[in-house]
Amino acid sequence: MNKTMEILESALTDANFRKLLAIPNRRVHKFVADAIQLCMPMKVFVCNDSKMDREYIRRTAIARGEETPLANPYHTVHFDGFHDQARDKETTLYLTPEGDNLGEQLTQMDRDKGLEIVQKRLSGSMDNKKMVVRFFCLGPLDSLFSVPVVQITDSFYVAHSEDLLYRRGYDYFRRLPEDKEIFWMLHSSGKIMHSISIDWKKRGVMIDYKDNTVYSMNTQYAGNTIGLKKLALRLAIRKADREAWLAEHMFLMAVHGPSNRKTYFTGAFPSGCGKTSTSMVRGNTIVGDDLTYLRILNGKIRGVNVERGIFGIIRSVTQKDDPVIWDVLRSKRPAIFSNVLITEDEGVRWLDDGSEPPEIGNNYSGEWFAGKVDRHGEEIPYANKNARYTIGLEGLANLDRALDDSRGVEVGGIIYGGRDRDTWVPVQQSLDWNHGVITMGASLESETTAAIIGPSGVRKFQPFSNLDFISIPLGKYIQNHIDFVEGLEQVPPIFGVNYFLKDENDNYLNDKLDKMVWLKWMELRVHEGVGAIETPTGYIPLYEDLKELFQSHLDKDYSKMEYDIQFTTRVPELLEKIDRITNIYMETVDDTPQVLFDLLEEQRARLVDAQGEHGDCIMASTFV
Ligand code: OXD
Ligand code: MN
Repeated sequence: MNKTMEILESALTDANFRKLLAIPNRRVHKFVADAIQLCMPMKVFVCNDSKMDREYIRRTAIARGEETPLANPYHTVHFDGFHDQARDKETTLYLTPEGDNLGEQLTQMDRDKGLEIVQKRLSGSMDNKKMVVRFFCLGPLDSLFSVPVVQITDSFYVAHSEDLLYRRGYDYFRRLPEDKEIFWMLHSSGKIMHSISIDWKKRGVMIDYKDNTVYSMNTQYAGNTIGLKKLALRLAIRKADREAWLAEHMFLMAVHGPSNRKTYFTGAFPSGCGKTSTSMVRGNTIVGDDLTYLRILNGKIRGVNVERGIFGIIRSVTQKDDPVIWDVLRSKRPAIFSNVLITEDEGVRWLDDGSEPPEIGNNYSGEWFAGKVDRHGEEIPYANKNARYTIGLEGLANLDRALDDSRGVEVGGIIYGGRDRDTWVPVQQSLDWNHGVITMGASLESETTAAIIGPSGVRKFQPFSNLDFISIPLGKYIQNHIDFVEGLEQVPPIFGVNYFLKDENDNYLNDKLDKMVWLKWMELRVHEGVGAIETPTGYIPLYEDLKELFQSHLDKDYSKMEYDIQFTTRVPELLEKIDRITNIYMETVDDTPQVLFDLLEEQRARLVDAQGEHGDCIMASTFV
């Protein structure tokens, strides 16, 4: 018997050994055996996706205190450690083999050194714990888009969350060709006390792209641990680069237009900037809210949702603004809440949920009461700003039928949006594909949010809303977007949106619901159903069209004054943005395609000309 089999046979019970061996793939067996040798679990559980195995995972998450049951028997709450409730960019590293350099914008570490750290941190990390082995598929099963993933973890919360969020893949693995490319994920929460990772100071996510493997260590926050989410995205971007497709941080939804027409849009917004809320806008249907793979099939861009669930920010979810999510979170459907408050009657509360703040409850700090402070005297909020809900998409009343279409859906339009207080208009269409890729995608900036550890509200370079996950040199990634549509007869329009424009008193200029109108306008533009005004930065809506859309979709009287303010071309801010972006690319990105500098300079020249003629703030009507 070979070494792999010896390890598996001695570590697994007969039943688990049989489940693993039913997958006839030697690389899978070796990955599991190597993980056992390294992490030394007390026991190993192989999940074959049966109802019984999946229920066992959920029950064990509760029995071990990783999740707390609530009054609704379908609901649980999970708490992460105080310092571990958002993605940690600083300790998320690409392991670069000698000779590779991903560029200054990406955090990297020498591969050999990184693997040594992985060995040290994971050695014996599952001592006294059970290892779970699960199989999934990113994208629809048995499709050109499918990517099989093996997840090993010692967290039943991670295994349970993935059950809600991803397509189960045990049977798919059983029929997989032996040489099919697989992504490999190994996670350990490390030493646990009161259900919390105590070695969070030694946490890390290490992306060994050479071996398609990601290691996640001493952390519990789902954004750092759920291998199929952002960890796999980083590997997928490299795979897409090799195979000439795109792996994006984008929602995928159908915007419903006149006469029951459905037009599919993808939208890239940084974490916490409106992806989920846009994809849930009333009257439309959702395919996915976070991750999309895009490929060209028969001369068209087609997209799939990589996932089948939502790991959504729960702050500000209210009955009025988010009725569909609200209903699901009250239904008899599985949901895992994280870092919220558990109330005395075993319900949950989160920040800005539309009710008076609570007085008492239980949260990640233990027993909580209004005014409770931490040891530095800082008030502890009753829930984290980045508290989340995890649900499957199947319960949503607005789920689009195409979720599992193995050919994906034809993409009619692409949207880029960030959290921008003073520069972009609420919605505009790029002049053409390259102009959109460069001035909207590659030039995107956004204020930081609670989804990432560190201060919020700081304007940061956030190209394609994907900077945190881009795993190839940035210039190459941009070039891939330019090349993606080469040879296509027709390409979808690209749009830039900004929901976060503010006045000088720091008040938002738009209501949350206004995005409905921007979506409907973009849908009409795809089909040339409305005209537009050409400005130096792109095509913007005509007042009359917006007025009608506001009236018919939101029953709102949209005034000319609101339009004039919102759709003013703010020349100084736009020029400053061009300076910032050009400098970043000149100074920190070695392989920036020349087209980026050319298009930004052209945009600058158009803005300077307009400024010479009309001044700093130019109203839309000036360009008519
Ligand atoms: C997410 C994120 O959780 O981007 O989707 O952080
Ligand atoms: Mn995301």
